[in-house]
Amino acid sequence: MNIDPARFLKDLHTLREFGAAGVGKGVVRPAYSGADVAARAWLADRIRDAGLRVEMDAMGNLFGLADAPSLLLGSHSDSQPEGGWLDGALGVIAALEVARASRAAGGPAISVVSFQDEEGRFGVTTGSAVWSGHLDQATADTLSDHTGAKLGDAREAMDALVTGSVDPAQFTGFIELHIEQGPTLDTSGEQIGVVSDIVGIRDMKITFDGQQNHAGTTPMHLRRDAFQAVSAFNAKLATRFRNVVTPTTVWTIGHLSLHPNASSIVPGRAVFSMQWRDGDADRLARMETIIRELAEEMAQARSMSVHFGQMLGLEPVQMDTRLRTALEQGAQSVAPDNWRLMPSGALHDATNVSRLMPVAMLFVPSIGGISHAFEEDTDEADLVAGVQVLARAVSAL
Ligand code: HGY
Ligand code: MN
Ligand code: MN
Repeated sequence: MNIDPARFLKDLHTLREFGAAGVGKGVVRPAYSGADVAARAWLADRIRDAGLRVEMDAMGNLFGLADAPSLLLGSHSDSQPEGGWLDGALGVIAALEVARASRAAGGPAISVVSFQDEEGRFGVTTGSAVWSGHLDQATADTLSDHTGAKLGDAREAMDALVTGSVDPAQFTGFIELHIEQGPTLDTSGEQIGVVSDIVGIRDMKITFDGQQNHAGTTPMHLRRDAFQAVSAFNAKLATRFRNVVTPTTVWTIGHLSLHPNASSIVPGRAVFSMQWRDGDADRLARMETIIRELAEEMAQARSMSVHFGQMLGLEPVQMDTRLRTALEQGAQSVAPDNWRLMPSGALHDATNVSRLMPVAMLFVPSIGGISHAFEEDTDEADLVAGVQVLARAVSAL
């Protein structure tokens, strides 16, 4: 099959315009936002033009279906609150390009998908979590974003495009092309990464409740300052993790809100996101125990209370050997000895889809290792190499 690099890059740049923001090629296209809905409507047209049947499920997962049985390719087209033009979008447009090229060449039946809310505005890879049965719709509808908006309300923005559920049984497997989003390939100078496994993740909100008070008249030793509890928790966490974590284990407090968030008021409440990732499920569990115990300890030491929100998580997953081998052969033919087998520190929809069918992933480099930022970018030659590896692997399968 013949990939058309100009057509592929043109669609990629067109998708970037939906929610284009900031300097360079940044996008702001959160799940169910106006830009996301418009982008999915445009994608539906492109999918139709490619001769595929357009379907969208209640979560807003957008599919382009070939006659069954077909191989499913794709990723997600929603972005982080400040995102790059390639995270997710690359895999969706690459899937479309391979589907078109395969159809034109009378090749294998290829279906495409753009999952919804992979970036977890409401949870963790929410769209594919619901589609794969990892999360039920009723529970998903109760999830809220940092503004308090509920997923159940937000997804009504897609109603006009929703056609009904899409049966996973029609697919023989799933392959996702994605940017690496880290420094490995950018540092090594290799063009392609074939993914061996995807890390697991845990994510929950933790709330400390103390006593709101006057910032001038309240002596330091009498304060029950919720921010100080977070600060002490974070300072001790690295030490408590020391004998459990490895150099590739990561943990992040990425969101913190103080109430009432005023400079002359001792904050009585602090809510923060506690997220941790590792390739070993047992290590994730041991870290959870440390996190809960340390948070309780900090609360008691300050006569405060601590509350743990619902914990969301995904288990580490190995890529399917047969699909991964096809990607390795594709990589070797497109980028001879210029590729590597590597784990994914980022989460992907492939983790959820692996519950239903064999999955595999491949990466192209991120310039400077930057992602989840407006500066996210990849050389166009590497983007084209990625879609060519995908096409070779599909042909081999
Ligand atoms: O956070 C992640 O790993 C994914 O990019 N949402
Ligand atoms: Mn992504
Ligand atoms: Mn992402």
